[in-house]
Amino acid sequence: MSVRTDWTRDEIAALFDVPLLDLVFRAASVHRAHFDPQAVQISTLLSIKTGACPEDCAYCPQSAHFKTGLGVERLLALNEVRNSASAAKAAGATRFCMGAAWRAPRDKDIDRLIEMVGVVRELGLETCLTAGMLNPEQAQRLRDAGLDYYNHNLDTSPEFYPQIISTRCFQDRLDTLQAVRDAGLNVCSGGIVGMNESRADRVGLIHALATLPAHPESVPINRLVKVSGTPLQDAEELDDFEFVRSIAVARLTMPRSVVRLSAGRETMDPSLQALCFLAGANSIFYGEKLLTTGNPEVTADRALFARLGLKGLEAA
Ligand code: SAM
Ligand code: DTB
Ligand code: SF4
Repeated sequence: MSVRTDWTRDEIAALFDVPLLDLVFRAASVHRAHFDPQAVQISTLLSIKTGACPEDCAYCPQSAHFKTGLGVERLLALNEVRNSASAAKAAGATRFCMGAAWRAPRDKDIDRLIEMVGVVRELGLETCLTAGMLNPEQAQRLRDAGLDYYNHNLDTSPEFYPQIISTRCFQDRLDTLQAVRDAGLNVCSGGIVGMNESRADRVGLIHALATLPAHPESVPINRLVKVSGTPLQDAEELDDFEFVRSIAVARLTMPRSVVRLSAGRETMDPSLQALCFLAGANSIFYGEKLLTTGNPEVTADRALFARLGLKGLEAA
């Protein structure tokens, strides 16, 4: 399948409607046409600035609008970042993703971020940052400092977006993605499913991603981690197979992108994760913590990879 950026919503909705085993078979076939199906890209996350975020994203434990009991931490010191990145490398990660709970960094924050990118690069790891909205100059400064990826998720469909976040709009997200792309950075952008959105919203999310001027190199599909104190703490559990469908449709519509089986793996048993890998997922977050919530133990992930015959992808 060639890479298309002109998908219609109807086409994407029709893919979601394909019987599950046929859908997974088709997605697995496309996956094999573009990637080694045993190779999984491994990223480790670190929260470099935690909590007290002015945004009101209904899923997020770090928003200052909700009482989640999360401790607030200022921007980490350089040696803390170096130590965490070094441990991630020793454990087998090839990319280190640093997350900051900001609406947008100030220019002086970019100075600090550039130093952090430098120490992670020195260790021979790929670098990724997610720090909120960027203007074109900030994106260019980060690129010039050697940053490899910038993560900025569209999160959900344009229609459902205002029910999840009121402090910024969907177009703000698109503008940052454009600045990131124009700066020559690799784009990491995906979303969250399981937020009480409809099937049509999942279609709308994948449509928005798959019709960007160029597909993101990395597409994280997160399953909501329900955190007490957030408005979505009691969200209805998304059917496992609807999650698999979301992965499969991302794979089919963005055939050359690396699709990440992202947050939510703690609630997925090995069989469900295996089905996600079959459906085209080829990246995970590795390490016991995501940003503030849990992720499977490294020993459990090593055992899973061994049982499935998967291997970590070497850094590009
Ligand atoms: N503040 C920046 C931003 O929002 O772009 C960067 C950090 S933010 C925590 C990065 C992403 O984490 C969000 O876009 C969202 O997709 C994901 N995320 C946050 N809380 C989550 C949760 N409870 N479950 C799943 N994904 C979550
Ligand atoms: C992404 O799509 N998911 C990651 C990363 N990009 C930054 C974050 C998941 C966060 C889950 C909730 C938490 O641990 O705070
Ligand atoms: Fe802030 Fe990002 Fe969490 Fe939204 S998702 S509240 S912007 S840290």
